[in-house]
Amino acid sequence: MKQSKLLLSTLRESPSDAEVISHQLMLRAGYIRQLAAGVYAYLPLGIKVLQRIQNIIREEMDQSDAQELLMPAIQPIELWKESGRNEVYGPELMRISDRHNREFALGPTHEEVITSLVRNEINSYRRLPVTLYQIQTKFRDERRPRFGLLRSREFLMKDAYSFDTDWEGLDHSYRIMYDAYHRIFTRVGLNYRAVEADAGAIGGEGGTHEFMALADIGEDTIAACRCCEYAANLEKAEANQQVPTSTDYNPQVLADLEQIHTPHTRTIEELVQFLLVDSRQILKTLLYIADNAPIAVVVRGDHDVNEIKVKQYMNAETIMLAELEQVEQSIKSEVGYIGPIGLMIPILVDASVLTITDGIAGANVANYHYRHVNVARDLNLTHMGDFRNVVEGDPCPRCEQGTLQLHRGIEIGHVFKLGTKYSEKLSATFLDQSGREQAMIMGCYGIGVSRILSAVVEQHHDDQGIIWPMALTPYHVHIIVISIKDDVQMELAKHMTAQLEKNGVEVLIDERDERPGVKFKDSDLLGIPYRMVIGKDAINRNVEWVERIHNSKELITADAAIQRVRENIMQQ
Ligand code: 9G3
Repeated sequence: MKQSKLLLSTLRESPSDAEVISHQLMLRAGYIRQLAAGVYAYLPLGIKVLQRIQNIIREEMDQSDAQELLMPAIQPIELWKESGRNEVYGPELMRISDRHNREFALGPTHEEVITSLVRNEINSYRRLPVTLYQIQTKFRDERRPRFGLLRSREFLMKDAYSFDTDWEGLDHSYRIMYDAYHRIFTRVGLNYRAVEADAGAIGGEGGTHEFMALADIGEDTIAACRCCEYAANLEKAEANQQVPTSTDYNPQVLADLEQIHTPHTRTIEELVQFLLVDSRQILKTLLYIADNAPIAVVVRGDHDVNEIKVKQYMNAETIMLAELEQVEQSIKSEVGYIGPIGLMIPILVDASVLTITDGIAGANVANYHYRHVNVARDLNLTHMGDFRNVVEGDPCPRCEQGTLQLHRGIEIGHVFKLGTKYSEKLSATFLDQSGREQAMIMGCYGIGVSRILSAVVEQHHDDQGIIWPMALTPYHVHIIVISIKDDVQMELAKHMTAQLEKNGVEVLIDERDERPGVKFKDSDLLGIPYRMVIGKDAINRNVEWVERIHNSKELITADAAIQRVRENIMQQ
């Protein structure tokens, strides 16, 4: 492809609203252009990379015997009423009305649509199991779109759905997809982890895994063991603390509880400063409202409450931190001085609190705390468990000898065991061997196709620009001609291009009337892995061979360069 013809304009500077490197580089290198907040166009270079990602996904989906189909983005709102999700999703679900004033959703996902499709196509166990997938535009009206393609309002997703006759079948279908995801994320060159996750709103009955590309700007936090395979989203990562059953576990202080005046110590830090104690001596107590009922949660001062774990323990639909006035009303206390002693509401005590021997706790009186708290003596320990976020260095809950490391991650894939959540609501049933009507057992499997583009750039770049893995690069070789008026150079460039393209190598040739410096800067931005610079030495049929990833340069013959390409690219 001649670069002078390519719809490509590189930017010297990053637009100010691009906060992360992948957003900056994809704008500067001319891969994407923003049309509106969270809405992007892919320019020719961008769509070429997107196609490579899709092709890899299709190969691995087809390899797994999943069948591709394509569902509409416009979804009758009736389906969302049938599934009961019309009420669950608010402004994030984009809605439109047609000319007859009928309401539709712009699809954020396709559980309802695929289930309504399959219920009309399959009604016998003989036609199961089946896994169907699509690669299709999704719409989610994010409140704060940001980071370019990482959190956009219109994005490309591969979503697959499996239908089985029983749970063993689902376990098998799930495993097939899970293994395919490992192959896909490896082939696109991502450093990722598969982590145990919380089923969240979708409420699958059987568990779920998220695939996280490691990146400091990732919105999710994962905990991974340094020694074994254990890895979990922070929401789900287990704090490996044996909950002591007996209370003679620790030499507890015997001094009487003493109320002390602690003015202006609303936060742990202020309390630590005022009393000159270690935060690990403090019984941090927070008030939550779980399905409208107030509950207190106590964790050690150096830990944070894990609301998902609390919600699950309480089997609650909703959980939220109590507002100021709720604190005053329900326990006549003040935020910052809440303590577990004497509360008449359920108190959930995290197991790590049991390591406190001479504790400090809020006295439920403004500006007062208790000291000499003896956890066994003074606390109601009916509800003890794991209610905290794990921290760096916690022991691994699986292998006992490893410790947990925390990483930030970008969610690029998510697989769920749905069970009958949708097949029951939408009557997707089949007749089993004995003629009994059963609800199909479903799984669903998503990959953020456009998000992968950004995740790869986050992991593959340097100060000069993008560095594409060979599997994704828009072109394999970038040929740069220094003097386009020099026939010898142009001839050699054309000859090399023809030789390479004959072997299926995709070449971008920079024959623009630009200064060399501009060409090199642009080439560094674009991120094409191999570059051949054709200059004065063309007269001796020599070219400069540049490998973008090492920024290495060496003068070799044109034939040797063709050979290099064969070695490096053809075997890919
Ligand atoms: C909505 C809106 C946003 C949503 C959903 C529904 C996320 C929604 C979860 C999923 C689960 C799986 C199939 C592919 C893999 C992920 N955001 N989810 O259901 F109406 Cl506005 O999408 N779906």
